[in-house]
Amino acid sequence: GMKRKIYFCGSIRGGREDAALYGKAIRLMQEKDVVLTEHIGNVAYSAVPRSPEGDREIYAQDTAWLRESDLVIAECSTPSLGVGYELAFAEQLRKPVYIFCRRSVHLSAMIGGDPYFNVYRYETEAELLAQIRSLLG
Ligand code: 6K6
Repeated sequence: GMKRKIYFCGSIRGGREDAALYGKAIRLMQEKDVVLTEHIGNVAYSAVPRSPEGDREIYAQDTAWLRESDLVIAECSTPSLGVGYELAFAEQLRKPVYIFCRRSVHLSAMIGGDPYFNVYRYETEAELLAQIRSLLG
């Protein structure tokens, strides 16, 4: 069948503590679908200083990928301005949005309180991967 284009969101400058977890989630999604943003799971990537031109390029590429995507999946346990921006942008585009967050995290009311978003809470990595697997079918 046709592979879906998934835009995966995860924290970069908000902190890379969950980068390895993003990588595992991305590799699972790639079994059946295309992940436009696989660099987010690369633990070697850090919030390296960038020129304003570099940031403009990132913004242009990421908003183009958001428009092109079939659905958006975000891991929100590590708070990130960029991820919050992407989620609101995806809502404006009427893309289906699925958000995963550890149960221990006090998620922003602007994410947890927005009825447009599908929010899933999990405890362990295995639970997160099982939830993503059942979401994607
Ligand atoms: C470094 C590591 C991986 O990529 C880089 C270069 N920077 C970015 N490249 C691509 N997308 C980015 C970059 N920085 C932020 N983003 C987008 O914002 C991603 O799609 C993330 O979902 C989100 C993270 O935002 P911050 O505010 O945590 O950086």
